[in-house]
Amino acid sequence: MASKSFLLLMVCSILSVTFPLTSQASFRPKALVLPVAKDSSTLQYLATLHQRTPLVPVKLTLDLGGEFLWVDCNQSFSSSTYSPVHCRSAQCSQAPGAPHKFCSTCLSRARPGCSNNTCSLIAKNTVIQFVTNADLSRDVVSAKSTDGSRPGRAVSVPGFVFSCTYTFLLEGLASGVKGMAGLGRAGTSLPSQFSASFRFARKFAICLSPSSSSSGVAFFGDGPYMMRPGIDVSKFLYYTPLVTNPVNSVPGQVGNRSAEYYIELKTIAVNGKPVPLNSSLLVIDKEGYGGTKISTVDPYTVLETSIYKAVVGAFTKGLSQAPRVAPIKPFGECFDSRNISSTRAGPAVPRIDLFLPSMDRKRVSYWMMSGVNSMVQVKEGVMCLGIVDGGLKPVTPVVIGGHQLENHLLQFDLASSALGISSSLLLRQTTCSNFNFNPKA
Ligand SMILES: *[C@@H]1O[C@H](CO)[C@@H](O)[C@H](O)[C@H]1NC(C)=O
Ligand SMILES: *[C@@H]1O[C@H](CO)[C@@H](O)[C@H](O)[C@H]1NC(C)=O
Ligand SMILES: *[C@@H]1O[C@H](CO)[C@@H](O)[C@H](O)[C@H]1NC(C)=O
Ligand SMILES: *[C@@H]1O[C@H](CO)[C@@H](O)[C@H](O)[C@H]1NC(C)=O
Ligand SMILES: CC(=O)N[C@H]1CO[C@H](CO)[C@@H](O)[C@@H]1O
Repeated sequence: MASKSFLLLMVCSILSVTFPLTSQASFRPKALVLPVAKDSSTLQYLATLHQRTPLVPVKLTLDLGGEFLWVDCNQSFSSSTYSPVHCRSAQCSQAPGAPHKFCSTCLSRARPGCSNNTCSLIAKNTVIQFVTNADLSRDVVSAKSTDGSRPGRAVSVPGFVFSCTYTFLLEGLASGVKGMAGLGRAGTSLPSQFSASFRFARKFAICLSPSSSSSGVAFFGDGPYMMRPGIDVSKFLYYTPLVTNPVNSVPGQVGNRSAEYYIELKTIAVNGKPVPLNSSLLVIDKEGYGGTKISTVDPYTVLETSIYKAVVGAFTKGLSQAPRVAPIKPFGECFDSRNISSTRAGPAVPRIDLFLPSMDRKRVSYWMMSGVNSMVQVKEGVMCLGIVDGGLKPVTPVVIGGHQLENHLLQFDLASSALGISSSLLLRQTTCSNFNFNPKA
């Protein structure tokens, strides 16, 4: 007995003497951080991951509800660590998109995105609503760790699962973009793979900046999330349940739950007064119609026609001091902005509140949209309500888009199925572009 444990002790001490570098190499980050830039021409939110061997920067459009990372492998993909995922592997069977998965063959020379017996699934460009097949693949991905206040050392995930597809799927994406980074509720999404690799909290947060010249930020892992001047914005979060849509909106995947993030919007109020709405539109039915989701690929909030009319009607009534002017697409209601004064939280206009249940469902909390999130300065002298009419029978009647998310911190807690929302950081003396991206000296 005694000699055995002595032996064990010896082995342990030999190991610790012999491999002093392993502790260095196995540094485990508590969180990762990525800058998120807004592209001024497409209004997409972009992040750059480093991938492949040797590592190259890969610019990607963020897709909050996307199931995985997909990239164009047809043009200049070269990597010594690339490997296709075999179609009869556990990874293939766990990957999303079951009815459209098949085993792909490659009739030309083998290269990334073209190999035999490879797990093929459907990749979706959610900006132009276009799908095509893609080969499930693995390669190393690298990102910066963080203690919540600064970027730290880079860490890498070998064998990060992504899918390899064709150049034409990049249509409609911002210039220089090579794919889309899916942050959705799927085991293959970026947040899921990062938290599984580094065993940190299954949480991530986005803080989008309206400006194309100063980046916002995405955090993978839990807070603190520090913004200059030394404010932990994770303290401002209040939580509402995330709900699941049983039906994926990728064509043909009926029966599998959606990876998108839905919340239980109860009421919309304008200037504190609830707007009459057809409440059955706010509930997700068996076919996946109805409800409220959050989207980073829709630049503005999109409302089903009857909801749109009710909200716009109440808003316009509340803004009677500003003459209405001819609408400018994609908006339906625009105003002479010379008659609208400004406040710390943007133009002084009626506030729009979204009422949401709190996590214990006993209380209702609200998500306040002040002028800076509701109004868009379209040109000199003209400001429009930044909400778009989504037509009569959209799949999802309320889609909260990018403009309405800007300068709010949103934290997605996948383990508790909760969404944390902060009030506008402008009311907290900071902004989403105040993360200090200068590495520690
Ligand atoms: C894939 O298999 C086909 C037929 O079995 C063969 O002709 C082709 O050369 C193979 N492709 C690669 C890249 O190995
Ligand atoms: C692959 O790339 C080549 C040029 O590099 C292009 O001509 C071709 O159309 C691309 N194919 C697809 C399917 O995107
Ligand atoms: C409310 O919406 C549901 C679902 O679209 C529809 O079937 C119903 O007719 C609507 N009710 C009213 C009063 O418009
Ligand atoms: C808009 O502002 C102008 C100039 O300040 C003023 O003359 C006009 O009455 C205002 N319009 C409304 C509808 O209040
Ligand atoms: C109807 C449908 O698409 N069902 C699929 C949902 O996903 C599981 C697991 O990937 C598949 O086994 C089902 O076939």
